Amino acid sequence: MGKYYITTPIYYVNASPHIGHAYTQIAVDALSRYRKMTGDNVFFLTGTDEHGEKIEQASREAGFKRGDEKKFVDGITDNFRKAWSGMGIEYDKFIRTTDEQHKTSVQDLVSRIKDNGDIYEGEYDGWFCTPCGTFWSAKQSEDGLCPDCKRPLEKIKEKNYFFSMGKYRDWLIEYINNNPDFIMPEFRKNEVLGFLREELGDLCISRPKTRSPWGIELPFDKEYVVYVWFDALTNYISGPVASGVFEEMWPPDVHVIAKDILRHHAVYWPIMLKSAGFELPRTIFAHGWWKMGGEKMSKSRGNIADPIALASKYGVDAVRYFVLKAVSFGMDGVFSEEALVSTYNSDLANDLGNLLNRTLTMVDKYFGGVAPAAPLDPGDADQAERSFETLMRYVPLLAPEIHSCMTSPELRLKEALESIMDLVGRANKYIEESAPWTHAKKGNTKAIELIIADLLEVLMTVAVSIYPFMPDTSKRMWSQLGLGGTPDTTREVSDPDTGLEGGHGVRRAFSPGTRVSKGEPLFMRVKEETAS
Ligand code: ME8
Repeated sequence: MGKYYITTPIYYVNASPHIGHAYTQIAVDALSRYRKMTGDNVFFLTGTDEHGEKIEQASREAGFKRGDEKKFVDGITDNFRKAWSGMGIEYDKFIRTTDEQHKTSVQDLVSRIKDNGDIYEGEYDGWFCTPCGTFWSAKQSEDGLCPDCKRPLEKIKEKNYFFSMGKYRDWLIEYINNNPDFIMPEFRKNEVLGFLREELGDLCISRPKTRSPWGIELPFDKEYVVYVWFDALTNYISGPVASGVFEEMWPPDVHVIAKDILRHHAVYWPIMLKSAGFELPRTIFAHGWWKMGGEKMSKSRGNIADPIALASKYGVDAVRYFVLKAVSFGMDGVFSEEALVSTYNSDLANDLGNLLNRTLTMVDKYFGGVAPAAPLDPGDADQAERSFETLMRYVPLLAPEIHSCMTSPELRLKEALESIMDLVGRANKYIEESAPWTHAKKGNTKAIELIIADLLEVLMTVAVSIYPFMPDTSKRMWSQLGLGGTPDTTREVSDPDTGLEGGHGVRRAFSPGTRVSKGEPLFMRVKEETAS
């Protein structure tokens, strides 16, 4: 039992959330729910990034006057909150960079860095990408386009404040090399080290108010606001401070981001923390991009999928399942509704939904809806079990396998889901191979008791295991299985030291005598052409 502080990026409020944003949220939600289930003290932080020229511009484009930016951001931040509650995201704190506590934390951090002698005044003569909020040197922006987003850069020359980042380069390289889990996946670490091989310049961390006053004032010069990335990264401090859990939770266990903002998190942020005297996060995990039409999904490219629309069409859990199962966490994925529908039909409707449905149908048919005990002496069932005797051996292996996936620095979410679906697949095969209906014809009751008890044990284990990924489906399975309590608080599943002993030599958590309650199918098959 430990503490687990996990974060998502805080999203820009110049647009509403799309499936790319939802992906990070869903992954972090699954990790956070898993840790809560295993008894960790979890702090899951998310929020919105509301300052800077980009937001000011969006506010203006939405028809708000200068000075009314707060009204604009209030509306959009609400869209994010609604979207997350619609996707079943249970965060512990939603931080906004316009919160008073956040402003105080940013000013404190900047002051600490200044007191440490790492902020100096100079002239900024270079390029700036307003949409990305990133400064670029002349060398980096040879063609006048942003190296990241390829949009035109703005040339600026003005007095500004700089953060002496360059002098920390060797320290950072050494830190990354000495802490193999600091940047994940491994290939991203190599990317950062490659980037650090080149000279690391200092970072311009101020914007004159004459250009854009929409930000947090520099504590030592009221004519300037803090550079938006300096402001935004500090949310990881202000979030737990505002919730009164900073002492308990610092440092972050994992910052989950996508690869687009790796440099900010793996270079700027650790150096800021080092200069200010804070302990560093344990892991920065950069996942891949969801693409559509060959390009990164983004509002500016107009190739976005709306997670809420998809959830209302196929259910929240289907969207959660699809995005986590489709790609290994860390890699890029190509989003298509057709692929979602195909996964929905095969994995959720055919495999998972069907397993529950046909098992409960048999409990009703052969046992009047009451779960049988697994006979210790299975009698004629011995013959029945020959072809499928391996199924129950996998049940106690599932929890440790999921634990290893969810707690490894690689955050193997896809593999965790695969191991659950593997058990589901085996159980379906078990039904085919053991053919309980043939035993029914022969009046071989012990065989059917054993088969059904095995299936109920598998279903209970699956209901608990899928909770972090598909909380609603897990609860629906739980209630159809007639179980008391909740899946996320049930500890005895697959624990070899608890439960009743029964056939196939496994201890069982599913209590015989439980009255099941078959309900609506978990997932109704959808026609493939429904996907638009
Ligand atoms: O960068 N595929 O905010 P942002 C996968 N405010 N993930 C995607 C994605 C895609 N196509 N598009 C967006 C910012 N994301 C800053 C962050 S943090 C201190 C400040 C997700 O609104 C992914 O998590 O541009 C990515 O890192 C984040 O949204 C960028 O969100």
